[in-house]
Amino acid sequence: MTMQEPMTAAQEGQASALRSAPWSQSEALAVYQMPFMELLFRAQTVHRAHFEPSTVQTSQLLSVKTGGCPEDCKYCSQSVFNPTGLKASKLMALERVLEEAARAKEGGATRYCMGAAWRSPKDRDLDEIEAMVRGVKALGMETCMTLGMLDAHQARRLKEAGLDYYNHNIDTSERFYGEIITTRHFNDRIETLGHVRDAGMKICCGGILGMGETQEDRVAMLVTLANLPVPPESVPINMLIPIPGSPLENEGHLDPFDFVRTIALARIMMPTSHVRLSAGRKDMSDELQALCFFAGANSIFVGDVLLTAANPGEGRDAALFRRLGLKPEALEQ
Ligand code: SAM
Ligand code: DTB
Ligand code: SF4
Repeated sequence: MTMQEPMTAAQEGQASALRSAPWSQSEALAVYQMPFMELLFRAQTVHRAHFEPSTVQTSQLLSVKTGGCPEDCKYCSQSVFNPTGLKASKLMALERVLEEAARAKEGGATRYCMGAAWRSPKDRDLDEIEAMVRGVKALGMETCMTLGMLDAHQARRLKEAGLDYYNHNIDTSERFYGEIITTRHFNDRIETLGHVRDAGMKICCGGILGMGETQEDRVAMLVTLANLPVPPESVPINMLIPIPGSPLENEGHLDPFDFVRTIALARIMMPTSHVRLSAGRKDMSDELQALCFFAGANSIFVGDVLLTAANPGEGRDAALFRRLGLKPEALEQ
């Protein structure tokens, strides 16, 4: 019998690219805690097995119904529980949504993500929401909505209107969830994700880092996502934007390398998903963003604003793409 040669890091990267769920917490934690350079190399190897390494998908957000939300998410500018000074508004007119979407398309975004500060949509709002989906699709963009919890019937209606993605974040680990939100449970989120999947839509689901969670919480969040019956096609990783007046206004002191580690782990555990370097880029250096791309992030939000908070905007992102030789991802025809 011949001794087997030990696997090179590149081969191990390939092997973990082919590895399928379920992931255990201890296995995932061991990857998270690897020496940083080793972790980055593995993540980049997995990334290259599935994606063109210098291409980044670009999505743009619009808040179609802002503020006055009855949920108590401690990070959010839009909760009625948080005195953040945000002015609440009614559902935006269809015409205005389509104007904004057309502008986003001109700016190069390929997916338009519309968010509403609701616990869940009322059936009477869905006609208008469906018209938004149809209108944005007719512009030739992918569509995403984030409207809170859905029942099976609502998910089917959105699918029939042509919605491509539904965003519904689990935000953190099941253990830490109750420290951040008390008006709904972790399992409510999982239930909505099931309805979205059953209706045949793609899932966008991720979370926020820097809310005071432990590294075990960050890993557990990714274990939940990777072990879903089908992992989310899109995994947004947000850095907390500390909102003045929100209970987390003084949080957000995460070691940036832990942020990069989480992105790398998401890439390794969900090799074929787009991992989005999401909220919080405005306060990140170009160097930190470059490390995130190297760790396997391959999607961003473009534009001056996210839902209510600031984003780097076209000028700074164009310069970043130039400096790093990145290209925006084209829509598959
Ligand atoms: N109301 C819907 C819901 O909660 O599903 C959709 C909108 S909500 C604002 C979408 C996601 O944005 C949240 O789940 C959270 O992950 C992220 N987010 C909200 N406020 C944030 C903040 N201050 N910093 C970072 N991410 C934030
Ligand atoms: C996601 O994970 N991040 C986006 C999107 N999905 C809906 C929202 C970020 C919001 C940041 C805070 C704000 O703009 O109010
Ligand atoms: Fe409402 Fe969504 Fe903000 Fe929570 S995150 S308060 S559900 S808008």
